[in-house]
Amino acid sequence: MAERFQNFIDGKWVDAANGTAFDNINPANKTDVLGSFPRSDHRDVDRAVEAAKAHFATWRRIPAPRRAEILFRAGEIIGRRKEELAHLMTREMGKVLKESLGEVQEAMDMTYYIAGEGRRLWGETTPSELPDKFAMTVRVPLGVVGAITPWNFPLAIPTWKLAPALVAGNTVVLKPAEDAPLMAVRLVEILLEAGLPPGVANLVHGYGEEAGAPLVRHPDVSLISFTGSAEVGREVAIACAAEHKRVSLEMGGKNPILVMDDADLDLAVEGAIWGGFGTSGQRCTAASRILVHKRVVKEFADRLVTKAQALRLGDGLLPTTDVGPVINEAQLKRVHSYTKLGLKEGARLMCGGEIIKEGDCRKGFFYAPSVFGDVVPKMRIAQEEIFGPVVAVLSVAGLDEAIEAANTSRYGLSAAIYTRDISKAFRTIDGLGTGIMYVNASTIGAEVHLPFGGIRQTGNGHREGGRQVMEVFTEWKAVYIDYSGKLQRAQIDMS
Ligand code: UN1
Repeated sequence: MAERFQNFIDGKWVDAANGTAFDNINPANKTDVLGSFPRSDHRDVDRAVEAAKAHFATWRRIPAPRRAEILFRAGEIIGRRKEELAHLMTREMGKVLKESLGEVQEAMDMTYYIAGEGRRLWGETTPSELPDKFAMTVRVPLGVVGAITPWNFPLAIPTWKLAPALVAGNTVVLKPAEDAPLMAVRLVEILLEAGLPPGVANLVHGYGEEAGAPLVRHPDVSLISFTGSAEVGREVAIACAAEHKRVSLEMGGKNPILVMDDADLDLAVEGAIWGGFGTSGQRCTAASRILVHKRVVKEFADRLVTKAQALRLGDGLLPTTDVGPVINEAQLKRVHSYTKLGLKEGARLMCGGEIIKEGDCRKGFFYAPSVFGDVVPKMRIAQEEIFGPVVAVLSVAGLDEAIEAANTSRYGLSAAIYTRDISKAFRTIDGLGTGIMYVNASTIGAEVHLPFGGIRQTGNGHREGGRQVMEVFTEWKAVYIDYSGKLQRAQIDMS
C-alpha cells in the first residue's frame, strides 16, 4: 500500500474534499510508487485561499527580518537533508542523482539569498517639489499568492516562488505539478519545522484543470506565479486578466548554442551534451538548437554524436547513469512524435530516435539521446520545444546568420556562444533576443542571484531570482509626509 499524502490547509494535513487521489510514480521504474496524493478540486482551493487570506493580516505584520529568520532556518534544514532530498527527487522525477543534489543546493541557495532580502526590501527617498514635505516609497506585500510549479525542478522552483513571496509578507497557496508532488510536501514540512506559522503556506495537490484553474480564477488571489508551458501560460494570463490579477509567467525555451569556427570544439561539444541531455533535455533552459559554423559543422556533429552515443541511459540513482528517463508515458510519446516529424521534415537522424525498452530501461520511460543533423530554421523540430533528449544541429555561414537564425524563435530564454573572439562574443550578447546569455558555457545552470527569465513567449516581462524577483512579489506604495502645517498643493503652489 503506497503512503498516503495530504493537502496542507490552514495548518492541517487533510484529504481532498472529494476523497479521491492519484499515484506518484518513479519514471525510471513504474512499479515504484512514491505515494498517493489528493486529487483536489475547487473546494480545496477555496479553503486554502480562505486560510491564506485570513493569515495574511498577521503574517504581514511580522517584521521582514523575523520572517527572513524562518527562511534562514529552512535553508539550513534543506542543506542538512541534501542527500535524502536528492534521492527522493531522483525517484520522484528521474533526474540523475548529481543533478538532484545540484537542485537541492539551488533551493538552499535561493532560500538563503532571498532570506537576505528580509533586511533589505529597500524603498527610496526622493525630494519633494514642495518645502517641508518628505517623499518616499515602500514595498508592501500583495496578499495571497498562488504558485503553480512544474515537475522538472520540483524543489528549486517552489523555493524560487515561496521564498520571495513569504519574505515580502504574502501568504501562499502552492499547487505543485502532479508528476512531482512529494518535493512540495517536503518543502512545506521544512518551512513548518523552520517556524512558519500555520496557514501562511498552504499546499493543494492535483491536476491543472481541476486544482490549478480554480486557483488562477480565485478573486482573492492577488498574484499568480506560474512556471510551465507557453500554452498553459496563455490560459493562465487570460484568466488573470479577467480578474485584473498580477501574473508572472516563466514558460518555454528553444535555446540555441552558437558554435563559431574559432571555438574550442571539445568545449562546445561538452556544452552541447550537458545542455542538451542534462535532465534528459527537460529544462526550459535546455540547449536544443546548435548553430554551427559551416566550416566546422561536420567535425562538430560527428564528435557530438560519438559523445551522445556513449551516454549511459538508466535509473538516475545508479552511479553509472548519465541520462535518466523522461517524466511519463505521454512525454515519451510526444518526444518520439518529434523524431518522426523531424524525419518527415527532411532532417537527418544521426543517433538515437527511439524509445528504449531493453534491460532495466523496460521498467521506465527512456528515450535514447538523439541528434538531428541537416536541420534548417523553419523546421518544426527547430522551432518547437520538445522537452526531451533531442538536439538539432544547424549549419550557418557565419555569425550574422547564426544570430538571425537564433532569433527566429517564438521563445527567448537562454543562449550561448562558443568563440575565442571577444568581438563576436559581444556582438552576440548584443544581438540575441534572450533573457540569459552565456559565453563559452552552455545554456543551463543559471545562478540564483541573477535574474532568471526570458522574452517573447518565454515570459511576460518578469524575472525570478536576483533582486529583480522582489518586483513580482511586492507592490510599491508612494508616501508623502507634509510637515509644513499648511495646505500645499502639488503642481500649483510653486513658491
Ligand atoms: C527550468 O528549467 O525551468 O538554469 C529552470 C538552469 C537551472 C534552472 C532551470 N538553474 O538550468
